[in-house]
Amino acid sequence: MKLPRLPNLFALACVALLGGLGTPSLAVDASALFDQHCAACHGAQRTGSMGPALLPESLERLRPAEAKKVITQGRTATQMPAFGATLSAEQIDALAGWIYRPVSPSPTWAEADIRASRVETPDAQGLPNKPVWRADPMNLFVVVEGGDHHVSLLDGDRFEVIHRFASRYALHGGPKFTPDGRFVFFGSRDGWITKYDLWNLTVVAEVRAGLNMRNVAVSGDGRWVMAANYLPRKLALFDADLNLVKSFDASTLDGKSASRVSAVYDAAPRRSFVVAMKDIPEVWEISYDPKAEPIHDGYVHDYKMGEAIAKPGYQGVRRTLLDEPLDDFFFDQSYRHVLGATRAKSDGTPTAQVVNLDIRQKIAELPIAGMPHLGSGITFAWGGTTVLASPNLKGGAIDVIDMKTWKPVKTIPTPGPGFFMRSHENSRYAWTDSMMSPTARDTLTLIDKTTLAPVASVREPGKTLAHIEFTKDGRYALASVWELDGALVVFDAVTFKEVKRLPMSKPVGKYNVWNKISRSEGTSH
Ligand code: DHE
Repeated sequence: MKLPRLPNLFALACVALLGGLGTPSLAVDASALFDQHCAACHGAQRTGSMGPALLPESLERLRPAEAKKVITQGRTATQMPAFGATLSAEQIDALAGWIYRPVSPSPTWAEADIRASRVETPDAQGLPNKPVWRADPMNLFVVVEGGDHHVSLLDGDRFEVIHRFASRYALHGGPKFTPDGRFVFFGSRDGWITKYDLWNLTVVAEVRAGLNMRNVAVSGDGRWVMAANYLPRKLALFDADLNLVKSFDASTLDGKSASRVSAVYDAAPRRSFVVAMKDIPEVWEISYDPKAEPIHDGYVHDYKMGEAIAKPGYQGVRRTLLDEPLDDFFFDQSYRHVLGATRAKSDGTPTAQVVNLDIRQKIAELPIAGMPHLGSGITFAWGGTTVLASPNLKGGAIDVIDMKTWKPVKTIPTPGPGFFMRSHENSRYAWTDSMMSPTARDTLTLIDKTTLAPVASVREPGKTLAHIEFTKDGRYALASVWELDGALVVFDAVTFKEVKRLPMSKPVGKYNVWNKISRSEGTSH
């Protein structure tokens, strides 16, 4: 028999005792409210899932007043809805107080937990080294369907689904491929990494790298997988079969300040992982080049992967010190520079900074309006130089930046703030969405890469239309109707006419194997 749920007396008492968060009445059961409205996305233990962890450790930089505002109004550029119309001010006060209370027992995720979480599919090793399906393996699309947490594999020539399988809950970030395109690694917000064999249609292994993870990167040689975590504040390094090799504390060298890890990316030409820290003004580089020379100069340590593995506890990190932390960044083609967005300017002005990874210094700063989503930017040749074009999470504009002079060359207006941008070497046009705009979320804007002017738009009236990816040859652009009963829409990339439509459940992202492994300039890396 199911017993009726009694109010949690500890929660009631805590709410009554919290200062600075209003004077909630004893009638509000914060724990029950959390279970009802928040646990599905933030986890029953508040350790994060689809949404971030809501623990005192992860909320250090969020003032209680800001927490109340977020609960009331929701948060731009995230899935966090507004509760102002559903909950009373008293209930919102109670919830805002509750999330700053320690969870007991405190959640931890040590190396032993990571190792113990690993699962392997029996007999998944040693399967044939060729696809069991008939289609061009290089023109395969991996489509992440966030609505019902599935992944579809799509033949990019016939636009037919080859296979569909259940994924971990709330995958986030682009899946990462091995250089031959056979294996793909998915990362979920609650820390799971899944290695999947695309040719044999099977999960190979899974491991939980952390409690709240940002993304994963796969080394250009296919030998290493690195996971970036918010909780615990660590990077976790795995071999290609997801056996933990080492974890790195995301902290300053003196160990006094620890940071959430914003993201890790592979810098294949440098044979290294490059890491952005959310809370400390440092960019990290960890080499996997077996021939890398040791570097010794005070703050910099030998960063050879071999050394890092051979000496347990050895940091093995090459640090670039900055004035402000980098939030999101983009490499230039040489991978010598990163262009990063800075959120933390004291006067609130967002800027971008350019960091030279070789000399380990900031070399330029440029003002950019709003909040550029640099990770979703693309590069292309324009006016005798190469430019980076990036959508903007806060403004209806595309920022175009000259990658030689690091100066903005144009701001292209769009109908509203957007998340993603895509093009292809063989296409004259770049496609971008306005999915953050309540009025223009149904519109994709097509920009002529020669004139830097918007030339056309496609619409899905009343629905959200977002995230584009081109076929291997650039002839077709695939966009998502980003709804639970959504669809993948195939557009002719020259006439902009719809060619085919496949029903899908909120297809949040789609990734073409060839464009990814060849590092096409029109897609994210
Ligand atoms: Fe993302 C990629 C950060 C919210 C869908 N997002 C990324 C990456 C970063 C990032 C750093 C690159 C990682 C990679 O590919 O390896 N995202 C953030 C945020 O900081 C932000 C704004 C807040 C957050 O809650 O984390 C955020 N992202 C979202 C969403 O709300 C989106 C729209 C829906 C969702 O599923 O969570 C979303 N992010 C995506 C997608 C990619 C992504 C689909 C991969 C894009 C690509 O094509 O490569």
